[in-house]
Amino acid sequence: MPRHENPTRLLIFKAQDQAFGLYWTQYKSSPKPVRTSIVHLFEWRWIDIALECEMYLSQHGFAGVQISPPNENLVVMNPWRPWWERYQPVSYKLCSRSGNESEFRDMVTRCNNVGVHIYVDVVFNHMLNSAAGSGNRGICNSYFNAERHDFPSVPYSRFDFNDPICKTPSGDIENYSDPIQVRYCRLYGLLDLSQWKDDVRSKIIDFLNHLIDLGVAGFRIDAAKHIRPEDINVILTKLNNLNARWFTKGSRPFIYQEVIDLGGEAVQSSEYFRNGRVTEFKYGMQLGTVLRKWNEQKMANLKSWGESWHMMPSNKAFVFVDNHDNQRGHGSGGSSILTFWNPRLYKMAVGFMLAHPYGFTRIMSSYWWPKDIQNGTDLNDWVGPPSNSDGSIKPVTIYANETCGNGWICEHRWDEIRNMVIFRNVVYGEPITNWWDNNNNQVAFGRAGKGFVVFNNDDRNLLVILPTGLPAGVYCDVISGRKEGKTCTGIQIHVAANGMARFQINYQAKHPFIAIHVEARL
Ligand code: AAO
Repeated sequence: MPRHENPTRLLIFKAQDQAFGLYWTQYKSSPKPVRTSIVHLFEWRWIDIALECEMYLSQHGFAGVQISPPNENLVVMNPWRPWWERYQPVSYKLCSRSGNESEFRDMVTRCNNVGVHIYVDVVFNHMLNSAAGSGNRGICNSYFNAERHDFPSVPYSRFDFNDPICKTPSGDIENYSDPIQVRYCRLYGLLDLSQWKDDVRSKIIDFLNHLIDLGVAGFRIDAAKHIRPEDINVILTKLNNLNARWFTKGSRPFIYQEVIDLGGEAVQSSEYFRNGRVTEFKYGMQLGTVLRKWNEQKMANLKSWGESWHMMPSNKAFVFVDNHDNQRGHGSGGSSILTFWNPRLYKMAVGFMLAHPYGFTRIMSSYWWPKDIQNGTDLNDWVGPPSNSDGSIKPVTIYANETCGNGWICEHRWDEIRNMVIFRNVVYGEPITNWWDNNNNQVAFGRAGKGFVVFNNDDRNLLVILPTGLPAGVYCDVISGRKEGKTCTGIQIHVAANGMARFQINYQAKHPFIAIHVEARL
């Protein structure tokens, strides 16, 4: 019997008409914790994801995994096998460097069986680059002719693309302030599909329904900004309910749409609220600015963090500190974006994101690449996943200390991040209480008696006694360690009967923040 022993412990997904979220439904026993974050295992192989679900993600409270595009893509040899070749579809066959359909099916089954769900990065705004030549074959040998817009494996023909509508000289998007160009011209020269046509819609619907029937729980809609929201809506309404083998009957797929909108865009995030959640790119950009103390920003200003920082409503927001694009200078967010390359500030940023109630959270899990910044640009921003000489992706090796090898960073396995995923589950649904700050870069806040966090991003030590709102007891800090049996492997925090507790964080401490919650109490 899989770990997921209680068959009534099922995820349900509320109807399309309001905030999507992960909910737990009727239990025979007392309510179990919810799971509230997903991790993007960028470029991982399906067999490695299946193992990660069973050996790690399930027991550490992760709700799911965002996987890289699973369908057949162009093989790019110059530069050599860039990560972004997977954003140039050739067909909807489940065949890529991450694995074949059988391995995909096995991954979804094994992850679902342990309560960790699969969210697929789906690319249906476009096919491959118009200049990808004629008479070539995709990674799984499907024929295509880019010049003739011919993709017989779907099938798509020239009548399925927007070229006749786009009026720019290049055929590409040349000006983002023109919504017609954004929707009907080519993004980066990628052949732009006509999602307003039934013939195209039906192919996309079939692709997504095949994934749903295999057991996936939802979708990241790539380049959603370049598709009319009404066309996305038609497609979504035609999707099957989630597979009843793992989901409550009638459950709908969880949707989050990639729309880059830092303000002032002709195409705005709010247009897509009707379909589900939307990526909030202001989140990572602003949080990075605050933690880097740029523009005279300081953590005390985070007291108002959320919609008053010009961000979308929390129940529509899909948030992250960095993503696969902006961690390497693609997409949006600029130089303030924090990544694994700056681990101390990155851990604080992810820790703050997971402690704060705003939005639905995704954690990035990256691979190393030979960064080569020249004139502010990373010349190696294209470098693909750790791979062998034949282009096959290297396995994710796991060391005895639970970290990863073979070039995989595995931020989701860093102690502070892993333990904050559980913190977010434990405090889910509770508002912020007991906010404190020193009017600079030392802040603290509680989550209504379920948890409490303290951050020191100042250039001086923190030593305060604060009201935590927590019940009295001895708590294990889940940043410097964790609760193991009847002991804390890190520091202990004593909360008095009146909820007061003493916190000390030296400004050069290895762990610049403390987090305690009611499930880490001795
Ligand atoms: C590759 C090559 C290209 C080549 C192309 C075709 O790099 O040189 O022409 O193949 O052969 C990924 C890579 C691309 C890659 C592509 C296809 O990032 O480099 O092209 O695969 O292999 C726009 C889209 C957004 C998109 C983002 C990268 O709106 O959807 O560009 N992200 C997704 C994926 C991404 C993928 C694709 C889409 C394509 O996450 O991985 O591309 O499937 C403004 C606009 C944004 C726009 C950005 C970048 O953003 O608002 O909508 O994103 O520009 O073009 C400030 C502004 C902000 C601005 C930002 C960047 O922050 O406030 O608005 O600067 O300028």
